[in-house]
Amino acid sequence: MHPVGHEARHQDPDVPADHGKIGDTSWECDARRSEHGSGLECMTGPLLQLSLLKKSAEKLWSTVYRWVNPPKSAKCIMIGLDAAGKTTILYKLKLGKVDTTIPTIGFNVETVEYKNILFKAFDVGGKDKIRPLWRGWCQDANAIIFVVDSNDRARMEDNSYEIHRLLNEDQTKDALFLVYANKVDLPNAMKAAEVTDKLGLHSLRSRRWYIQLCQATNGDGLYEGLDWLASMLKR
Ligand SMILES: Nc1nc2c(ncn2[C@@H]2O[C@H](COP(=O)(O)OP(=O)(O)O)[C@@H](O)[C@H]2O)c(=O)[nH]1
Ligand SMILES: [Mg+2]
Repeated sequence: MHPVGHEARHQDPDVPADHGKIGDTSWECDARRSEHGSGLECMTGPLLQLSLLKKSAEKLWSTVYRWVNPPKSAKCIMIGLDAAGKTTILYKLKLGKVDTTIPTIGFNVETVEYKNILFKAFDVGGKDKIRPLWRGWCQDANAIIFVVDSNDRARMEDNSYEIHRLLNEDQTKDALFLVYANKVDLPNAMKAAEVTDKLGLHSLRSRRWYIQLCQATNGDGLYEGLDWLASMLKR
């Protein structure tokens, strides 16, 4: 509920700051509010009308403001081979409730909405049948986050193959590209330069990309990656 009485008056620049102190009738009104409920019942006549008028004006203003400045929304796809750490990342970021849907058997899609950003996460690799399904989701995605297990040297080639195939799709040509090189805590994990090399990232022409080392299990590096995305999305 919107504040009425004391708090509301303190937000009003037209009301002197000392208004509402102990002894003032409006303070008494507040005391009764806490005892008996909303406080509207103790407002009568012009005071009540003024308060209602102010609330309607505020509501109208916020509607007009939102209409003139609609919130910018962004779509972000999180993708990677199975077991790279996508689900762990989504939960660690604590963006909100993660919804899991299974559009086809054996294929999970996790969706989280955070502020105006829609995150969709799913596995790639080895399942060409479902490719047309997620190709549609990549359409007009503002950002693609590709998660790799930097400890899994054996699958670096598969990662590279998937990345270049994905980024060659016409639908993804304008998307920002963030690589989370995950699991850096494991003893065999590669350094950023090595992962960059194995994934062939330097060959990406006219693409804004960034690689971030991270450890999804404790959250290290995750927000740094998102900071890069946020700064690029603002441009
Ligand atoms: N050591 C280590 N294990 C991780 C890390 N991130 C994820 N894992 C583990 O890797 C496994 C697969 O993670 P998951 O998030 O399910 O991968 P997904 O298939 O990409 O969603 C799980 O056992 C995670 O606990 C990490 O940073 N370090
Ligand atoms: Mg998962």
